[in-house]
Amino acid sequence: MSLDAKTIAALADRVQHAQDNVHTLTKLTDDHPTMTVEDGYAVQEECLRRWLARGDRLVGRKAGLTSKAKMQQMGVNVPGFGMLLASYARPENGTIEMDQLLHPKIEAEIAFMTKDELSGDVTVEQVIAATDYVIPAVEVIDSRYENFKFDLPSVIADNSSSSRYVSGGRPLDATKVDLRTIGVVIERNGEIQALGASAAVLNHPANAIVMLVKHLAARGQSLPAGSFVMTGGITEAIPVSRGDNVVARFQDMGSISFRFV
Ligand code: 0L1
Ligand code: MG
Repeated sequence: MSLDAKTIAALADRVQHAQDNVHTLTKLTDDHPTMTVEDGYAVQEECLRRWLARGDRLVGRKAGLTSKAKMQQMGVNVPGFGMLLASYARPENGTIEMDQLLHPKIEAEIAFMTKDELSGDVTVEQVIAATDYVIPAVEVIDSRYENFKFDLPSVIADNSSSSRYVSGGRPLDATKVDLRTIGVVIERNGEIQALGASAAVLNHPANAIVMLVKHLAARGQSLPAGSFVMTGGITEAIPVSRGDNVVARFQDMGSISFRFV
């Protein structure tokens, strides 16, 4: 880390103000050029303390930037992680209000619900054994940075653009499905916007959890049982506008639909 606790707290203030009041920010590294990825995670942790203090709940984690399509789209070459809060969840077949968002994009992802704690160096097989079920999910990302222009320390401080998520479709036993070959189709207003297969996420979406657990272990943390983990967009993210109907279809796992109002 390069920044002191006072600076981290001031950056958490800035990020939270933008998240709460729906306004854009300039990259944090513009004012703090020595800011590191670790500083970004320290801002995230500071924000979490504040979210919990005001009554929100940490339901799990997200891995982002886990496919080549996403890395190329955003100009970065390593995944990043974020927190999923209870207040971000929205029901399938429901609506998401645009006036609380800046410039949202959607991502179709495989989510895991864990049933055992995961810690340290784990394998894909151990992740699957510790999984209660896998389920389709759509993440709504909404970077607080103008035009989604950021670098890794800045985007991580902004909770990896986390904003809303919807899970639904058909939960499956992770041992009964090949999680590399789930086909996904994203439609906006009835038109196909992107197609992909789940191996696009680090060759197997469970690898995102392997990396997440390693990331937590490096901070003396583990992933508790009962965590909901989103493993990252299978395709590039799709921009949406008010009035758009979106449907994400997952092979053998059903579909998720909702509308931006
Ligand atoms: O969930 C994601 O893959 C997004 C991570 C942050 C980068 C972005 O805003 O696209
Ligand atoms: Mg995502």
